[in-house]
Amino acid sequence: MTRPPTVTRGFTGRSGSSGRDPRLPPGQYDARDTWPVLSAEVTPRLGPADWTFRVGGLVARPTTWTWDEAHTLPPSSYEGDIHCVTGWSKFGVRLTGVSVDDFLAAAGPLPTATHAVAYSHTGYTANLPLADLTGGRAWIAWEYGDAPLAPEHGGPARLVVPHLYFWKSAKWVAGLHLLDHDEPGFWERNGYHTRGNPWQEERYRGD
Ligand SMILES: Nc1nc2c(c(=O)[nH]1)N[C@H]1C(S)=C(S)[C@@H](COP(=O)(O)O)O[C@H]1N2
Ligand SMILES: [Mo]
Repeated sequence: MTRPPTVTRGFTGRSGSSGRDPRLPPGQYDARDTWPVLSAEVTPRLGPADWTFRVGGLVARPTTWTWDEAHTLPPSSYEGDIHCVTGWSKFGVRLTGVSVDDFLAAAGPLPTATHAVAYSHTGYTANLPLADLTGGRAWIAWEYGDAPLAPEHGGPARLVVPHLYFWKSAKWVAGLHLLDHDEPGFWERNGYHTRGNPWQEERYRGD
């Protein structure tokens, strides 16, 4: 019943002659052995038994998964780097869960769906183009390395969209609401960029 996860590796370049690690987007530094915690909320008391994940809005089959139901989907891991807009990047993390593609396939996005708001059990929100959640680039993750994801890092489960700044990766994720337009989330309403591509340094609105 335990299938090995499929693994998607992020870019793993070596330091070039410039000395700057090519894995580091502009304006970022290597957090090395630390994994800073960035939370706008108090870490909720949320166990696997209380956790649910819903895909709703512009979908053919609005669906809610419990912890056990989500774990029947094929396991999938991200191995690569993460980038916080405050400046730190962390190389070579492994986060395991299920690809967002599998949740979306079950719910059936309507042709009109172009964007999504990811929301947390705490009320945190982040908006994303649907295209950034598909194509094997986004995960609902519950393991870091070989251990359960720690509560302060979003456990029992969080969204992981590593090709965008990490504020998009909602901790304690509760669902995705699909829309036919872009609707700013928590940080986006507070001046952050609507998309947040670290390689384009899309930090603030207007960047
Ligand atoms: N629910 C929730 N999710 C969140 C945040 C938050 O404050 N609340 N912060 C975001 C930001 S700014 C970052 S950089 C990452 C931080 O994740 P970490 O605390 O595991 O490093 O979570 C993102 N997801
Ligand atoms: Mo962040």
